[in-house]
Amino acid sequence: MVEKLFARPDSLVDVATHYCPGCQHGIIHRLVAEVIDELEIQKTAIGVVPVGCSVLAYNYFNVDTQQAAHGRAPAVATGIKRVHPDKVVFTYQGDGDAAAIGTAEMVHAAARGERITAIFVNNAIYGMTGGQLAPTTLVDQVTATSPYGRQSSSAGWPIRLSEMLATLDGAKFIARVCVNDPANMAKAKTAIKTAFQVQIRGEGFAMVEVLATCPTNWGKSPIEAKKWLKENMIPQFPLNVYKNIQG
Ligand SMILES: Cc1ncc(C[n+]2csc(CCOP(=O)(O)OP(=O)(O)O)c2C)c(N)n1
Ligand code: SF4
Repeated sequence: MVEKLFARPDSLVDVATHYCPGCQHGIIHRLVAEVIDELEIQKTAIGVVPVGCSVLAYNYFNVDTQQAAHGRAPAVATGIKRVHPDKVVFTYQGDGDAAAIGTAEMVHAAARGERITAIFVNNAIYGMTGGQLAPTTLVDQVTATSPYGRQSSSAGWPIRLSEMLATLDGAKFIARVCVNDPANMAKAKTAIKTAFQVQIRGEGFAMVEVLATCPTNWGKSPIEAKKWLKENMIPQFPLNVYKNIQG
């Protein structure tokens, strides 16, 4: 009898995704699904998905899932968690969703210490709508709406959501990770698992920010995009556990 060592997580539906080649949403979905399997919460987990490229994540996660209007995922998750405190509720959001149109919802859910888990995918751009400048776009980064590169004189500087939320008492676990190589994927998975465990123990708000590529709107090949992320995004958005108050 041959033992199967590697398989699709039960919490991930066996369908092809719509993501572009080299897009890391798929990797991040897989890590979330592996954690859900390992914590044996597939039947109790409820996901809330955003606008943005991951709007169709409800087709991919094999758990109960609700779609939320622009940026409102933390508010929707708050409602679900308060009505069903026994469920494990998570949001999955991009930077346009969570750090632009939904900043207030994210900040206030963290400030209230909502017992939810937020997965925040930062690819430094609005992916779905054609690559406009996002709050996380780097200074001098060229986007569809900043053809001369982001100018701090008119568009300001990138928002570091993890550092901001870590200042809030209601936030119990805040980490920034990335999935550019196997070692970082393992660290990302550990952080995602901790963020779910913090909720399961009823401790408060937890968020994992995952730096990710958008080769399509960065105008790069998947390999060039990974290199650009490492050389440009990580220095701007340092990988770290910014807050870890457990127990
Ligand atoms: C009120 C309103 N604001 C904004 C939009 C456009 N919108 C839909 S998806 C999206 C981009 C979300 O991008 P992001 O959250 O960065 O995720 P990504 O696609 O990069 O994964 C935007 C701006 C809209 N349709 N309506
Ligand atoms: S546009 Fe960017 S974020 Fe969206 S699926 Fe393509 S690579 Fe991924």
